Amino acid sequence: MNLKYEAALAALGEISSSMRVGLGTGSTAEELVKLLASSLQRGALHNIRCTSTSNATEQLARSLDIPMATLDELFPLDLTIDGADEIDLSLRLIKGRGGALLREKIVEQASERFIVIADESKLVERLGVGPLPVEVTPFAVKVLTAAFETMNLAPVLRMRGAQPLVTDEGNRILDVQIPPDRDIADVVSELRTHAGVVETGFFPNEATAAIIATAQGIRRIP
Ligand code: A5P
Repeated sequence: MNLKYEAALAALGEISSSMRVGLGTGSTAEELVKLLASSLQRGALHNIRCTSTSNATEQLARSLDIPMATLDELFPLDLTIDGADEIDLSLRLIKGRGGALLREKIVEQASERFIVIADESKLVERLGVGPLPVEVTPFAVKVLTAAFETMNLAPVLRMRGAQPLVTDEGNRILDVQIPPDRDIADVVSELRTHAGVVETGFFPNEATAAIIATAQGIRRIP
């Protein structure tokens, strides 16, 4: 069973005609984009206008003839649907392992509702199982690497091949590890005091609901 597809299919039911919709980034959000495109083609939904959280999603949506506009033209959005890397039971998220966290957070904060979709592997008891992506300005990469090392966060500059990954907003990403004895919210507020940190992949209160596909069926939070 393709659980990412199942989660996306359940979330498609939350989209109604005439909505302004934010489209997320990543393999789960991709399933939603494809399902939305076929609903529009069949005429099951109409008059939908969408905006994207990344250049990659923008390209995919346009290639499938989904009507796209800029965030400036559409906000406030009725609904954004996006994936996540980790989700806890309080609907706090880690996002950005695909590199799109900044635009994702902007679009999700500009939406009345943000539904996160995922397969059950993303549900965790405690955030920080994997790295937390931190988007930083290119000018600050070395200074912040040193600062995060001092904080015991084991920063790693995200690469694409032999070069540092460049985000859609022209920044870099440092992936950091949350020490097991520290709360992610505390670590984030500490690292945000450093100039050059643009945004982090910690989404403490953006998600309004989660649709998690499990082998036993769909689980909704709340
Ligand atoms: C993109 O940078 C991320 O925030 C994605 O939303 C997240 O990585 C989930 O991606 P998948 O659906 O591919 O697991």
